[in-house]
Formats: sequence, C-alpha cells, structure tokens
Amino acid sequence: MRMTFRWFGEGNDPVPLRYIQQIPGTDGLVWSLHDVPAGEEWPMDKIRHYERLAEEAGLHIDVVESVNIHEDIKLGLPTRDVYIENYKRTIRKLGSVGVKVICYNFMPVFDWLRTELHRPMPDGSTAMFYEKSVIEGLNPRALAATINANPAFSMPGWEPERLRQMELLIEAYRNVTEEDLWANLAHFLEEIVPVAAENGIRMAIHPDDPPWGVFGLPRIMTSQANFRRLLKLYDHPSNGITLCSGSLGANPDNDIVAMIHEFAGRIPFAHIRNVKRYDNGDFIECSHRTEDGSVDIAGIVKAYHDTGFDGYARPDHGRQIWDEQGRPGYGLYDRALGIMHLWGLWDAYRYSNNAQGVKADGQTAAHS
Ligand code: DNO
Repeated sequence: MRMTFRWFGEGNDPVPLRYIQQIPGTDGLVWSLHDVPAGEEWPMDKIRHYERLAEEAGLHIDVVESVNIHEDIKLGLPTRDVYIENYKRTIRKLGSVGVKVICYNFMPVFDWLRTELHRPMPDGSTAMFYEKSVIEGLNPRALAATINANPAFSMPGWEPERLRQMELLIEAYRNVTEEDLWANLAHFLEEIVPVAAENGIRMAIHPDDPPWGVFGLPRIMTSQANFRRLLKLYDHPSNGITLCSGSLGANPDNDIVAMIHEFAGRIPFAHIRNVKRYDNGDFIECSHRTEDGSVDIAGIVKAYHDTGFDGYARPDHGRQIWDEQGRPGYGLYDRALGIMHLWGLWDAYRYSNNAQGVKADGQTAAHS
C-alpha cells in the first residue's frame, strides 16, 4: 500500500505541502488541474508546475484525481470525439511526467452529493451529511436557479462552469437510460484504455456517490455486479477501479471486503474512509475508525493486506476537528489521523503474519 494525500493546489487548498510530507508513511500527492474545464487538453506548463511543487516537497505525482469527463462523452453526443481526443492528449502528457493512475468518474451532472457540508457533531467537530428526504424533496432546477443567482457559490471538487450549467445538463439527460450510459462508457474505454496502457497509466473509475440514482439521473458505478461488468467492458489492467469505501459504503448491500477480493489486481487506487448510516437512508461522514461508523475499515484494510495490495491509497473525507478551517472533508487533521489508523491496521496485520514466519518486508507469503 502506497499512501497518498489529496491536495487541491496553490490558493485552492490551505494545507501547506510540507505538512503532507510530515504525515508518517505518506509520499505522494493526489492532484489535478482544477482550473482546466472538463474536456480541455491539459497545458504542459501547468503540469510541469505541479511536478516542480511536488518535487520540492519531496512528494511524487503518480496519481491524478481527476481528469474529468466532458458531459458530451457521458451523453454520447457526436461532439464527444473532440473531447475524447483531448483526453488522449492529456493522458500522453501525464504519462510523460510519470503519472501512473488517473482517477475519473462517470456520474451525470453531479459528482458527490451532500445536503450539509458542516453538520455539527456533539463533540464540537463538523462533518458532511446526506439527508435522504432533503434530496428527494429537492427540485434540481430550483437548485440550479439558486446557484446561478449566487456567483460566489462553490462546491469543493466541482468545476464552477459545471455548476452553472446544471439546469441545461439535467435537461440533456432526460432521455438517457442506464443502458445508454453503459454504452457511452464502453465507447470511452475502447478509445482511452489502449492509450493509457501505451503510456504506462491505469485508468481508475470512481464509484458514484451516493451509489444510487439522484434526481432521476442514471448512475451505474454503484455495486459489485456493476463493477464486474465495467471490468469486462475492456478486460485489461489499465481499465481499473478507484475503490472508494465511503461512497460504496453508503449502501449497506455493498460488501466492500468481497469486492476487494474479487477485484484484486484491478484496483490501482483505494479511497479508504468510513460513513455512519442511519436506518432512514441518511448518512454522515465520521472518523476513519471502524467503531465510529458503519463500514468495516479493519476488514477492508485486512482484505487489501491479504490480497497483497501494492497500489496507491488515500484517506478520504474527514471531519473538521480542532477548529480547523478549510475545505469541507479535506482538512489536514482528521485525514492525517485517518492515515495513522490505516497504517496501524496494516502494520498490525503485517506483524501478525511475521509472527507466523512471513518475511519482514511487508509482503505476504503469496507475494514474496
Ligand atoms: C470526493 C471525491 C470525488 C472524486 C471524483 C473522482 O471527494 O472522492 O469527487 O474525486 O468522483 O472523479
């Protein structure tokens, strides 16, 4: 397991880069060009800038999250060809600076969705919260109108222009079914995966968050069966998964441990975080510790350990604690605590194997 940390870039993320290097066992930056609109080719000078920044902080840039996909590709419009060509050019450039994994998602219009970014907790921390009835009662067109009326409105990880176009986009998806989305994803993979493979890159699709349809829009990266189907669409190691335990864990039917065992070898990137689910379908993001939420983080880390996982991992959305100000879900403190919990579990499994006579280099017998 190679631990990394997501960083949103200068002026966009208050966490100083050198702090990331001080988190034990963390040597990579998970980065993106957040100011480049989805569909555009990434400029080389901006890529080089990140390469330099990371190098100065002693961190690698092996993992990009995300190169976002233009909606025309997801919609299967004829105009997608231009955006697919741009995507290929970006892949080649990223390959040339040593990038190994590109995380992306295939969610129509919305990326991850929450109803509250700072839900107060009894202990004084705050966390991101999803209230099912609020989403079900929300008219996305009204939401779009509110956003358009407020130019300062922003959402972490969302490109501003995508937020502004929400209304039009929802309309464009009116007749797009889940099967249409599968076909459009298949076309994207056929075009992109060979280019990624040639350039030493593994594509890693992120699950939909939450893993169910919202606002009548189709969502397909939601379950073990659907990830199985995804991997078969293009059966190659460069067609992989960003296995996000928090996104998938919002649905109690998802057995993430079983997914790690089934998809071993096709998970270049692991997002490991916990959520606490409520019976009414709400959920809140909690500390990474197994006991604090509903997701079996200890079992998940054991499954990665037992399958010889040697990919990249990162902690994910944390709470805001100790009065930290910053991007919701992406503060320094709770994610750093999360990393220490993940390493604690990993090391415990490693040492317990050592006691049974396995080599002390972190590899299990099967992989040594
Ligand atoms: C949320 C993230 C997602 C993820 C994208 C990948 O914080 O996990 O926004 O970056 O879905 O494309």
